[in-house]
Order: sequence, then structure tokens, then C-alpha cells
Amino acid sequence: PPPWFSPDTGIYTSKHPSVHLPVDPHLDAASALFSHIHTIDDPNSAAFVDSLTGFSISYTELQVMVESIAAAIHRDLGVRQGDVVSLVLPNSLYFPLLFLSLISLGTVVTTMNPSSSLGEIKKQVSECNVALAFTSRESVAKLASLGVVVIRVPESYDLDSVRVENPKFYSIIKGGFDFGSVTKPLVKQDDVAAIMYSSGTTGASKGVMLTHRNLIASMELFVRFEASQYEHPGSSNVYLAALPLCHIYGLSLFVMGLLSVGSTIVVMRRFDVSDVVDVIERFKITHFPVVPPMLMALTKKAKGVCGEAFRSLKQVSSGAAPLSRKFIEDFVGTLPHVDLIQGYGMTESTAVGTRGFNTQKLRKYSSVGLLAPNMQARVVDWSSGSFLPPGNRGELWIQGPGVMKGYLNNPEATEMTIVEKSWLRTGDIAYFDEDGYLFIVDRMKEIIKYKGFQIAPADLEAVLASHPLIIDAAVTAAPNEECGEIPVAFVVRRQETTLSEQDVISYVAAQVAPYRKVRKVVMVSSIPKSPTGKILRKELKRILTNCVSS
Ligand code: 4UV
Repeated sequence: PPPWFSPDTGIYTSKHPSVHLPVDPHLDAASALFSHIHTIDDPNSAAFVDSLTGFSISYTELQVMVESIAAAIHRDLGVRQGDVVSLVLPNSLYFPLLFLSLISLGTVVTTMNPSSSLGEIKKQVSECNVALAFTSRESVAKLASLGVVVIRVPESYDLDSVRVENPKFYSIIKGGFDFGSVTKPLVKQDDVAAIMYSSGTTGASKGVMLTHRNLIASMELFVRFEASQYEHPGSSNVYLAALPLCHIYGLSLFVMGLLSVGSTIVVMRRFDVSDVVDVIERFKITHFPVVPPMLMALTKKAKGVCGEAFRSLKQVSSGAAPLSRKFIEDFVGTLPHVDLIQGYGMTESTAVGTRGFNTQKLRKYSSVGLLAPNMQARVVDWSSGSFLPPGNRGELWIQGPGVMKGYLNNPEATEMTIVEKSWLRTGDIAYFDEDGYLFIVDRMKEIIKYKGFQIAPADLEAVLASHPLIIDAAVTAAPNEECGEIPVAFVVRRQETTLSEQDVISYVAAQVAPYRKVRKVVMVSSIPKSPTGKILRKELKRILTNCVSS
């Protein structure tokens, strides 16, 4: 057997040398991040740039602003250690400023997609006991109607206009607050820093408790380690941040990790392929992390554009959902000078998992890469429970400092997901090849991945069940070339009703974020279930295949 696999324990160890993680038990993730900033070649280089206006924040300014905003939030808003504050924000430079300020205070941040519906916000606000929220204009009323104290975050970076239009926010952001004037709370690495939402292997979406230690692990093992593998220093890289910062993939890269290596991060409010070429050219983007639909859109666009526009681009990394061979071949054929890799991780692992690593000799585009340092894995046969050697497919389990503390207020779900004390069941079916590269081949968990976003069938089933004319319903994924997967609802309607497929689609759309809406409805006479009442999802998939082929 290879040295990185033990047949006795069934454990795969990372092929990378292990990385030293800070041992001080009292350390918050923002301070851990800033402890690296003195190593940056030019502290006056831009940490963040707004893709629309070119407004930028340097590394020196970033650190001063984070301290000042933290002091203002503590002093003016009375936010204290352990309080839960929500960020319901689209991508902006204010997002990382607020996130880092809040966690440096020992405050717990819970992020929500800015397109969340009132019902979705209500669930998260009540589960996390949110006391205060920072949000954009669109969500102010929703949050306020739930009794949450709301601070509106402007779109503008022009402080003069912010002062006039939004004095409350201005007073927090204007600077000049001295952190020395407040007693800095003692934050432990084991304290919860963020609560992100994921449905895990089954059921409704749940709060994933990530500690400061988890965020530090993500910064060190995922981002800093990768940067250390390349000859050029991370500070010469310019990243395009078009992934949502509210999701673990964008958060771990653009709000935490990349700052510690001094890269410049160009923030796009949202991914828009018609602007992307211009942004890449204008800001000389070198690295672009994407989800598969973005890769497809980029490739299509690149075909019609002169190659010069992409000259600066060195690496595109894709993650969050499977990348088809067709997308890979299309991309590599169109932009052969750009290195394409895949990464794999989960909310529950703080995005720590595997990353691709191409060399002159070895290019495995379909692989999600090698296990991150300090991480271990097992591949488990789902019928016998035995641990499988390289070349065999089974459920992937991972273990290491990226793994979450647990699900919020849900010990049962935590126990089902973190097994044998410390192993995270990923719900993904995977195998390692003879070189230790991981391949994700299927998913045994219920989640649907729409453009890389999670959708929990159970969440949509609860919405469907609330319709008076629906007797029973179940949701599953249908494959879709552009989006990866789309949610399809199987609906048993009351006899003699005129409820149409479109009625069902509209009913759900009114209650969920746009990306989570049901996109196809199949009327059935009953939902296939096991004797214990569990929805037989494989059977639903079979019915769906038959509908498409007939
Ligand atoms: O919880 P989540 O929504 O989290 C993510 C995380 C994406 C990351 C993390 C680190 C990276 O380096 C990176 O490139 C991407 O999406 O969903 C977790 C589930 O998404 C699927 C898989 O089912 C996970 O359990 N998934 C994530 N990455 C891939 C993937 C991939 N490369 N290929 C196939 N499925």
C-alpha cells in the first residue's frame, strides 16, 4: 500500500507535510489573520477593490478600519461577545469589514443569502437568536418586521454621501474609534465565530457552528498552504471575487484566507458574464474561483473575445458542484494557457477538503485534488461499513481541524453526521486513485446543488405541504446542463382541484429565495415511500428519467 494509506485503520493521510497551527487557546480568527499582515511586501497595496467603481482599501487601511468598526459596534450598538449578528448582504467591501470586526469582538456572525425570503430569514433569526442585522435596502423591512435591530448598509463608498443618506451607518464606518477605549473581550479559539446554513446529509437546513479554530484552519490549510505551493508570492495575485461571500466557499477565500497572503481581491457585486471579461482585463485578474455554471459562461464568452483580454489570467478553480468532462474540455481547449483545478469542501468542514494541483507531468482535471494538510479521510462501504483502499468507491469521511463543532441546537443531527467522535460523514461518494487524488463520483445525501448553491428538499417539501390543495409532496433533483441540477416537485393534489403545475411553481416561488424555487412539477397519485414512511428518492429519480424519456 502507498505510505499515505493504512490498510489497518482504513485511514488516508494527507500527502502534504503537516502545517503548524497556532496553539494559543486565546486567539480570535481576525487576529490570527492580521498576525500575517506584517509579512506582506507592500502594506499599501490594495486588499480590496470594488469592480464597479475601482474604490479600494489597502492592507494598512483594512486593519485600522476593522479595529475602529469593532470599537464602534461595541460602543455605539452595544454588541457584546456571544451575541449573534446577521449579515444579509450582497457582495461588497463592507461585507469583509463587518465580518472581521464582528468576529474580533467574539460576536457570532450568521450569514444569509441576500435573496432570502421572509420565511427563510425568520427561521434563521429565531434559531440563531439574532439580535442585530446588517443588511441592504432590499431586506431591511423583512428583518425589521421580525423585531431585529437593523442597520442598513449602503451601496456607495463615498463617505460624504453616506454621511447624508445613512448617518447611522456613517457613524460606524467613519473611523477614528479607538479600540483601546473598549475592553477587548478574551476570545477562545474554541468559541463559535460563525453560523452558516447547510442541510448536511439529510433533512432541513441547519446552523453549522464554525469556531475561530475552524476559520484559522481554513485559512492555514486551504488558502495559505495552497499559496505556499506556488513559486510566485500570493501578494502578486489578483483574485476576482464573484462567488457569494455569504457562502463558505467565498467566505473562506475572500473574507479570510487570501488576506493573510496579501493578494488583491476585486469584488464583484454579483457574477455577470457580460462584465467579467472587462473586469478581468481592467484589473489584470490572475486567479478566478468559480462554480461550474460560471466556468461554462466564461468559456462561452471567451470564445467570442480576443485572447489578449485573458492574458493576465493564470488559474481558474472550480468547486461546490461536479464539473463535467465536457465543461473541462471546452475550457482547456479555449483558454489553454490558464491552469484549471477543482477544489472540494463543505460548509461543515469550513471549506477544508481537497484542492487540485497540476504539474507538468500530472494533470487530473476531473479530480478534486489532494487532501489538505493535517486532514485525514476514509472511504466507507455503505453496505458493510468496511474501510476501502484506493481505487474503491464509498462514502467519504473526513477528519481534521476544519470540521465543525456541530449543528446548532441539534445534537441528533450532529451525532448522525460526526461519527466515531471526530469523523465527518460527507454524504459524497468518492474514491482515491493510486496517486492519492480524490474523485467525487456521486452524492448519497439529499441536497440539490443549483449553480453550486444548496437546496434542501425537506425545506421545499415543508413549503409544499403548507398548500391547502396539496395532500403530499416530495422534491428531488433533475440534472440540468447549465445549472447542474434543478429541483423538481412531485405533487399529490386533492381530487377535483384545478391546481396546475404553474400554480405550484408560483406558490413556492413566493416563499423562497429565487435560486431555491421549484422549476418543474410532476403530478402523481402517490409519493413512493418505504414502510417506515421515508420518501424513496431513488424511485423519484427513476420516475423522472421515465418522464423525460417518454
Ligand atoms: O456545504 P456546501 O455548500 O459547500 C461547498 C464548498 C465548496 C468548496 C470548498 C472548498 C474549495 O476549495 C472549493 O473549491 C469549493 O459547496 O456543499 C458541499 C457539497 O458540495 C458538493 C459536495 O456534494 C459537497 O458535500 N461539492 C463541493 N465541491 C465539489 C462538490 C466538487 N468539486 N465536485 C463535486 N461536488
